[in-house]
Amino acid sequence: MTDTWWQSAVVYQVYPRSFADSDGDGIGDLRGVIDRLDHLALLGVDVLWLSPVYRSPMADNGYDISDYQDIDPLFGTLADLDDLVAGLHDRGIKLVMDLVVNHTSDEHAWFVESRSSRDNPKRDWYLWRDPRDGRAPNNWGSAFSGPAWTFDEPTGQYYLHLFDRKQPDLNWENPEVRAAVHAMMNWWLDRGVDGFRMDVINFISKAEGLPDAPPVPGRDVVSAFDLYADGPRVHEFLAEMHREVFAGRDGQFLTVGEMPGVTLEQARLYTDPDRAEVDMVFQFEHVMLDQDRHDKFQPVGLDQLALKRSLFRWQEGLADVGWNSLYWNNHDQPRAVSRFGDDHPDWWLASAKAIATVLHGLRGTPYVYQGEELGMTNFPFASPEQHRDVEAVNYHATVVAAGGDATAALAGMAVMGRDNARTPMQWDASQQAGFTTGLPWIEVNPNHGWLNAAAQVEDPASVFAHYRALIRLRRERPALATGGFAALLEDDPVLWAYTRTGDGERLLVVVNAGREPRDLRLEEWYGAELLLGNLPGTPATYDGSATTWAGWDARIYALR
Ligand code: TEU
Repeated sequence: MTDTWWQSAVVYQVYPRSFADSDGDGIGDLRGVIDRLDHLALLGVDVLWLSPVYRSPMADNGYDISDYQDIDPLFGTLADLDDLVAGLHDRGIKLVMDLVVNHTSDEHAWFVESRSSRDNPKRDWYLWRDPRDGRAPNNWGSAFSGPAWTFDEPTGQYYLHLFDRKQPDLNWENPEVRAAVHAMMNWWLDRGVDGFRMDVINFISKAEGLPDAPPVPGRDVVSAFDLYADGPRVHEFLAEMHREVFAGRDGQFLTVGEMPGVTLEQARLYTDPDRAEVDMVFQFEHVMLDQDRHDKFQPVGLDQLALKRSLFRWQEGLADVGWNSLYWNNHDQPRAVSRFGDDHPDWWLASAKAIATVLHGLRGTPYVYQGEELGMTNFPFASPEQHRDVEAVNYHATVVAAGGDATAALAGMAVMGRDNARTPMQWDASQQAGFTTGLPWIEVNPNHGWLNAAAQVEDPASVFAHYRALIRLRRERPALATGGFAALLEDDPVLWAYTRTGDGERLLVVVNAGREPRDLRLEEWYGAELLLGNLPGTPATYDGSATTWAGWDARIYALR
């Protein structure tokens, strides 16, 4: 496979609502992002992925779009977006926009028309069905609780929404829909953006006939992943999109498909360069291991070995064809250090750096979510009123309405809730963490007094400095980005160990993902030079005197 620029790139995700507020209304905006571009440049990232800034009623913080070709006034204007592109390009950073086209907002003009009558020309742009026995057409559940169908009284039919009722699913079977999406994408590329992160793009082709999912005892509606993830025509649709949007263009683009439930076998197809669909996918295997299969707010504990085996399996599975994206968290996931590291004060610093080392050592394109580079933690949620996210709010209401265990629900929301990732970026120790001069739309994490960018940026021992060093190392050592991967100690539940080989280099990554010290004698690696460690005083060379990994010790070595 020929190397492409995105294989050695590092991507930084901004969730604009929570990044930086320039006008004091408590909500982050584009000017806020523009004002902070030096933070990204200092970190050394190559790409900014910007979560949606389009016009939206904000039922799902912008993942419900009512106009794809305009900016929501909350975030700014198209002129601000152009300024952002220019500011990024000046710094050698590309801009990847979020593409949310599995669904629109119910306030999008297309849906307004579609809903207006059964014979409207756009009726077929969405998935309308007659009632079945006076009820919903099938038993699919929405990702945000309740049925995936809403009845529309005036026209007597249901429409499908895999997410909120304000997010009706587009009918990708209709070629007019696909052409409209392609035209919109081309419009953005012509404007100067460098690619797209494609929201739930493996959901766009539903199983023919929209059949029932296998029933689950005790549940009216069920998660129907298998009936809409990786559906029958999805590869055809993505190949067509590639032809219609990217194929005729000169330039360097990045496409990443967000694909909940995607299997490794499917990912090989999506990311095979010869098929020209997408460059890489976000798979979900490793972020679903610690959740109940039918209820993400029921944590089931993290099986460290299963986590390691999962990521290693994806490394090996996409070695000969395709490409991995690498992430611990994003705007939908709990904070990485709280989930995969150890946010106890004694271990926070070392573990935040250690998990970063694990991820950035792997083969693939690493994604850093805003605040991750500071080791931002989960928020200490204690009451339902502190949650803003439609997913958590609906979940809580559903449990309460059903007379379920509201305390357990709250506990689950505190650990798994998406708002953990959405509390404001912690810039400094001031009252609202430097995020806003007004009242933030969601509470600032109380730990911002000590955990903030101002305290870290100049400190060579900070989490930020470690991320910066990892990103720099990737640039200096091509084997880290594109070299071969080989797992070591595959059955060890605590030590992550693997090698990366290529371009005449041999690298060894060993991370102790636990508090207890561990001894490791890999004699064939004795003499290797320490490229990057995360604890003070690690000897510069690996030999018999450097075989003890302290708790959350993380090291990258090179052998000539
Ligand atoms: O998320 C898709 C998705 O399936 C989950 O990650 C989702 O966040 C939810 O937690 C399922 O339990 C994407 C976006 O990233 C997310 O923010 C949107 O809410 C969603 O699609 C709908 O557009």
